[in-house]
Amino acid sequence: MMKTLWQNNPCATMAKTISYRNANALKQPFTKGLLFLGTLLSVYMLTLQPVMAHGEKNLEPYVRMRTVQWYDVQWSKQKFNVNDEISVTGKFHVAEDWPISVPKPDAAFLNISTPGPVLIRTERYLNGKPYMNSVALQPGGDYDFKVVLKGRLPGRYHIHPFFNLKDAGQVMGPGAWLDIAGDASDFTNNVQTINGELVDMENFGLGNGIFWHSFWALLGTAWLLWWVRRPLFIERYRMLQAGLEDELVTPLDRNIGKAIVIGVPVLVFMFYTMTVNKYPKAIPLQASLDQILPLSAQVNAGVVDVETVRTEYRVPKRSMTVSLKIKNGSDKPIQIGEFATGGVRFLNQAVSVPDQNNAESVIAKEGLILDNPAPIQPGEQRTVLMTASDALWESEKLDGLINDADSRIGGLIFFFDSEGERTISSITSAVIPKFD
Ligand SMILES: [Cu+2]
Repeated sequence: MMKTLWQNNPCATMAKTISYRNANALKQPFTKGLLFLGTLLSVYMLTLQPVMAHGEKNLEPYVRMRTVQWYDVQWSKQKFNVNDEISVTGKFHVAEDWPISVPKPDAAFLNISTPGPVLIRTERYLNGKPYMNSVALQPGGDYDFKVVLKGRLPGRYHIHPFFNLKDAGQVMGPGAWLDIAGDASDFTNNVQTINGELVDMENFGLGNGIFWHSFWALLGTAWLLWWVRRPLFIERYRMLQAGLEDELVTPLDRNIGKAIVIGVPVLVFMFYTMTVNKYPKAIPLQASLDQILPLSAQVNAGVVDVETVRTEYRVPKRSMTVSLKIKNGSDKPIQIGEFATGGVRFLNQAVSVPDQNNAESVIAKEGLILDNPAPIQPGEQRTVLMTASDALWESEKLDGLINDADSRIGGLIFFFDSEGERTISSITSAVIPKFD
């Protein structure tokens, strides 16, 4: 790459011609300068790489770990055609220990992150209820979701479900690669209105929209230009100082002003009346908040009781050690199979975890180690040292936690009993960094 860049560089050719003419005088500085520039450019070109992430790691670790805790995210299909409908389903727990500096989730919007309009969303459900607007989430609440999407533009895309939290940011769920095959021109998006009319959403009202945007833009620009073409700030200021303010506004200006003051509202009212007559049965855009209550407790459901005693993060080892006081209130022996936090899953190799997740989450397969691997018997209370260690703490930028003013960790612990039955607990704790 470096070579071709150098050969095709027009400056290099020019330098060559010049140096032929003034063989010795110019050659040295020119070549040196160009070499420097060329090196600079090629270094720049070499470091250019396609962007693969969608800002998942941008948010502060405590927001990713202690707000929306995703699990069991599943795609119905990852290879499909234009016009095919697919769905993404999953669950999430809203952390009890919601960070103090993050506004409460009074308005949260479940969205899908895509590189452009490659899919359209046709249906969306929270706890089985269809909903349109933002919703208030309750800290400590459990929810499940389903979003139905339809392929629009062929290609290969990385797609995530995510929550837009008002005034806080986007908390990304696990992503997946989707392959959409077929032809973009085959895409259809027809919807039946409440009047029974079939409309094509791809171009319905497009002409109207373009007309009104251009109309107001032209009117506004014309009014602006009308004033801008005249002497502006300093001259006007001096005329004002000289008591000549009456000459700044001509009778024509006044008349145009009057025409606009009367004309614009009349025009708006006229077209409003026309629209209402043409579409008598219309409903306004909905801007309310949807009210959907959490499910009955799925996480911290009471059978297994977990209390976090102390958490240490060893910086050089990139390992988080959590001391947990666990009480097994179930009638079967249980084991910790997984610890999930901020989109990273640490698995305990000793326990087979049935995977209910086909989004390619970031996994540390052998990342979870317990000081006592023996199952916790029914009725037993035990203090367990759980260590989650992997370079993912660093590469996923979760270790930034120790530089935060809110150095608290949050996450989900997945217990499995002898029959593979799962119990989930949400934990939270302050983190003490260790630098040795
Ligand atoms: Cu992604």
